[in-house]
Parts: sequence; C-alpha cells; structure tokens
Amino acid sequence: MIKSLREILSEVLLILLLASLLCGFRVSPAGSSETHDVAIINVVSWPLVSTPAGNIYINVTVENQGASNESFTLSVYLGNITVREMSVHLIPGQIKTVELMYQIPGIMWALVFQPPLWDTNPMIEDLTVWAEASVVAGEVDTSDNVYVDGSVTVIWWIGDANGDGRCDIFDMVIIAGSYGSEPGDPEYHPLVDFNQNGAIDIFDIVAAAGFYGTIFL
Ligand SMILES: [Ca+2]
Ligand SMILES: [Ca+2]
Ligand SMILES: [Ca+2]
Repeated sequence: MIKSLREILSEVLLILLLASLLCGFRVSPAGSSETHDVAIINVVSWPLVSTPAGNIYINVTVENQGASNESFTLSVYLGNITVREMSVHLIPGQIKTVELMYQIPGIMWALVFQPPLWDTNPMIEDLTVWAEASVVAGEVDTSDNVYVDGSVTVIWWIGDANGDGRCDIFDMVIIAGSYGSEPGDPEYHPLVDFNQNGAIDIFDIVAAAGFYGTIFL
C-alpha cells in the first residue's frame, strides 16, 4: 500500500513532536528549569565609631534563592581589608546569618591611614562594611551577590598607642618600649608612629606628651 503524501507528512510531524518532547524531558530537569541564585540579604555592623584597637562586629545574612544546593565563598570586607573569607553551603531556600567579630591588626593602620597627617588632630578613616558572595555556576541574578552596609568611622587619637580611647601611662610604656625602632624591628609598634614617618622617635613622644591624661572617648 502506497502512503499518500498527506499520511507521510503527518507521520513525520508526529515523530518530530515525540522527539522534541523526549528531548525536552531529558534536558529540562538538569538544565534550564533549575535556577541558581545565592544572595546576601543583609549586613549589619556596629559600633559606628571605633578606635583602632576596638572590636568591630559584623553580621552577614545569606540566602539560597535558587532550587539547587549551593556552595560558594563569602567574603567580608572593611574598606579594602579582608575581614574573613569562608565557604558557605546552603540548601534551596535556606537562610543563614554569619556573625563575625574583628579587631583590625595594628600593622594594617599604616596602610589605612594614608596619606599620613602630622598635626594634633586625630586621624579619621571611614571604612565601608560590605560583603560579597561568589557567583555560582549557572547564576543569572548577580546583582544581589554584593551588599554594602554603612561604614565604621575609625579614629586614631594622637597619644593613644593602645587604641583604648585615652592617653595614659600604659601608652607611655608602649612608646618607651618601641623608642628608636623602625618597621621590621620586633619593637616597632605602628600605632606609636603617630606621624607615620616610619620611625618611633622624639617627635612621636612630644606629640603623645601633649595629650597625656586626655580621655578622648
Ligand atoms: Ca545572586
Ligand atoms: Ca591609650
Ligand atoms: Ca614617627
């Protein structure tokens, strides 16, 4: 029996339809139907003002807004300083808050307080608090992977070598102990180099002596 052209065409169409349905079912579950989207939904930090030796607290809340298990790197920053880099694993829909406490290492301050000032005013630097989630495979919405909170204002008072907000005998002990040192020396203490000239010398002592007994905070 010879098939008519019409019959052949309808059979071809049927085969094509079945093939496309089969392909669709095979591709869709592992591919386009599953979304990948991690997000930072909140960053909270305190206090608003800190001394260089103060503790800064940062809470970061992340969410898996996609339909797959995800592993990504969460990075938390204070200005250009990396506070923490950590791996985070979230199942679909999971929300997790990471609580961090951070004390900026003294050695960082020579980098943060630039250009150096040399007068009797405190050195002030606003550090932006922000976090970033690395982009996961297949992720389209990357706009919510970075979250910028406000900032922490760090104040470094002249004469406050230990960053506790006052200039007293404890600071003088630190200054005396690092007198004559330079960066690289074990005694060199960056928070004593008040004029940031790379040496703990008579100028730093004179500067600190002018504030002896002062409670800044
Ligand atoms: Ca995202
Ligand atoms: Ca002090
Ligand atoms: Ca100095």
